[in-house]
Amino acid sequence: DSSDLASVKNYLSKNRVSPNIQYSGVAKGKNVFIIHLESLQQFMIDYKWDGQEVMPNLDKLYHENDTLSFDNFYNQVGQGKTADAELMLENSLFGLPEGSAMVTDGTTNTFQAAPAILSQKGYTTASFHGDVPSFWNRDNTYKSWGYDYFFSKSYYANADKAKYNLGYGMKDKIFLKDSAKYIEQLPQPFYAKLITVTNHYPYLIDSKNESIKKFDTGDSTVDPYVQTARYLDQSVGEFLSWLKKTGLDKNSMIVLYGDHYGISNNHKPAIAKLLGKKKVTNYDLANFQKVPFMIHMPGLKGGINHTYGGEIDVLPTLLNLLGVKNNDTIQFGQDLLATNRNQTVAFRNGDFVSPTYTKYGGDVYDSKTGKELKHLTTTQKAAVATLQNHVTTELSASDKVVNGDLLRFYQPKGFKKVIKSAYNYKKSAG
Ligand code: GP9
Ligand code: MN
Repeated sequence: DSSDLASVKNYLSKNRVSPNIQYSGVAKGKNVFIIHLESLQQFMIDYKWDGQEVMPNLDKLYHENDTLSFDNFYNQVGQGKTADAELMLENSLFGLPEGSAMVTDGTTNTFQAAPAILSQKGYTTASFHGDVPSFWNRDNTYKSWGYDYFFSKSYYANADKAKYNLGYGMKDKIFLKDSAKYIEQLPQPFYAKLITVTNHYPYLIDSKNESIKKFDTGDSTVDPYVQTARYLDQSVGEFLSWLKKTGLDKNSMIVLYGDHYGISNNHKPAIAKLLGKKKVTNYDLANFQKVPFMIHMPGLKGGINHTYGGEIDVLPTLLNLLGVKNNDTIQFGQDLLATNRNQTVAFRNGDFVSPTYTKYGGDVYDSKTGKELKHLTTTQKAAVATLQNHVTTELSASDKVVNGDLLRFYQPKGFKKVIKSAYNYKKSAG
C-alpha cells in the first residue's frame, strides 16, 4: 500500500548514488547483446585444466582493453535460479526468499523493466531461448517487461534435433547459430538477450562435443562441468566470430554474465580440489558465488574492475552507459562504475560480502585476509551490524515492491505503462 511505497522511496533516496558521468552515454544508440552464461562461475575464468585454458574465448574477451570485467561480482539468486537472475538484471529487483517471482508475480505485477525502458527509447527488444515459452513463466512475464519479441522453442526448426539432454532447450552452438537469422532481421538499435543452457546441471554432453577431459575430483556431478563450460565457451566464440563477420560488433555493446553457481555448496571436497585447497571454509564458499560479468564494446575504456557488486547492480550500470536517465526509478542496484557506491553485496538469504567483512554460513570473516573472526571486538560487532542492517533493509524493501506490486502506484517521469495485451509471442503460421 502507499505507506510501503513511501518507505521504499525513503530507502532509495537514502541509498541512491549518481552514476559515473565519465561513462554516461558512451554506448548511446548502440545495439545491446545480453549473453546469459548458464551456471558459469567466476573461478572458471583463466582456469587451466589438462594443460590448456578451459575457456580461451571468454578468457581473451575478459582481458581485452575494451572490456570492462568485474572480478568481485556475485550471483544473488534465490530459489528462482535463472529466473531470479533475469528479474534482477532487467528490473534491479531481488527475487523472493522462496519460490520464483517470475512465476508467482510475473504475469500480474507492474514492472518498469529494461525492455520497456529501451523500447520507449526507440529500441527493438527480443529475448531468445530454446526452451518452451512457459518455463519460468517467461512468456507472460516478458509481456509485463515489454519485450517486443520472444523467440522460444517453436522458432527453432532444429530444436528437437539439438535437444539439450535435460530437455530445457537446445545445444548452445545450434541455438546461437539459429538465432542469428532472427537477429539480422531486428530493426536497429536492438536489445537482444540470448539465454544459453548446455552448461546446466548435470553437465552432460555428447561425445562428439567433448573437447577436454573431465575434472578428476571424483565427484560425478562436478567432473563433467569443465566439458560443458568448454562447450559454452566454444559456442560464445562462434557467436562472437559471427558478430565480427556481420560487422554488428562495431555498433554493439556486448554484456555477458553468469546467472548463478553451477557447483552447489554440497560438493565441498570437490570444490577444495578445484581451488587447490585442503578444505574450503565458508569464506571460500562466499567467494565461490562470484560469476563472470563483462561489458565489451569497441572503444570502451575497459579493464578489470574490483568493485564488490552483483546482479542487482547491472541495470543502473547499463542504463548509464546507454545514456538513459535513471534517477527516479525504483531499482535497488547502483552503477558498478560509480566511485562512491555501497559495495555491500546482499545474498538472498541475508548473508553478504563487502570489502571489509564477509558473513556467510553463520561465520564472519575479514574480507581482505579471509581470516575468520570468531570473537568480534565491539567495533567489529558494530560494523558488521551496520552491514547486516543495510542488507536486511534492502532485501525487505525489494520484497515489499514485489509482494505489494508497488510499481502500479508509481510512474517514473516519462515512462509509459506497459500494455501487456499488446504483445503476442506466438510464431505465426508460415
Ligand atoms: C530453463 C533454463 C534453466 O529454461 O533457463 O533454468 P535454471 O534451471 O538455471 O533456472
Ligand atoms: Mn540458470
